[in-house]
Amino acid sequence: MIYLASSNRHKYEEFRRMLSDIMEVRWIQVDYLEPQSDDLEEVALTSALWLADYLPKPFFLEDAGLFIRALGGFPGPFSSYVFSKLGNEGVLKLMSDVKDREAEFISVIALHTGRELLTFMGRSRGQISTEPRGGGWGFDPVFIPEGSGGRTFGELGEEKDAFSHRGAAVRELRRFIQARGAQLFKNELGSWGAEG
Ligand code: ITT
Repeated sequence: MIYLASSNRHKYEEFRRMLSDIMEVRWIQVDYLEPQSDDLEEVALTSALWLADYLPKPFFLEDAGLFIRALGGFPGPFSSYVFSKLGNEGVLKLMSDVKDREAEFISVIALHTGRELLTFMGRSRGQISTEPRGGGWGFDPVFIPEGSGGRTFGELGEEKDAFSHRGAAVRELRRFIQARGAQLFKNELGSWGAEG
């Protein structure tokens, strides 16, 4: 079993979907003040270090952001705030006369095993659409990942995991868990692993 610290139910649902075959993911709903930095890894590490005093182990959290090239990487680490203020309509308005639609989603997972603190990163390159399409959450309706045949994250449903930044970061995390062996963690921590 592993804990996810997040305020975001959608993240929890995606992580659970991608990890449930190897371990149970338990959501700890936390709303903490994120440290401000323009570096996602620094935000993830600082948050995990701070939360380590309060949370059971092993736990992980994620800091993610959408980086739009023509806007100098905006909103990047401030994606959550910008989404809550501007929404997809606001971002599309900022992009209305912009030809270069290149953007990238980045996810950094910080994992606290109880002994170590590690990070895993995933990226998804793509384009900002010209209109919102599909469901999902956050910027899903306006982000078209490379290789999706023009579909937005919002139109991909669960297929999103194969294209997403979060999916890529989880694949790194799974590689780490599989290399160490779930059993090893279980012995060390008493709670890790599918059986644990
Ligand atoms: P935490 O409590 O886990 O930090 P959060 O929503 O504040 O939840 P972040 O700080 O990582 O998460 O902010 C990233 C924001 O970027 C998020 O709120 C969304 O608006 C957007 N975002 C990140 N990943 C996304 C995805 O897969 N699909 C759509 N939008 C996403």
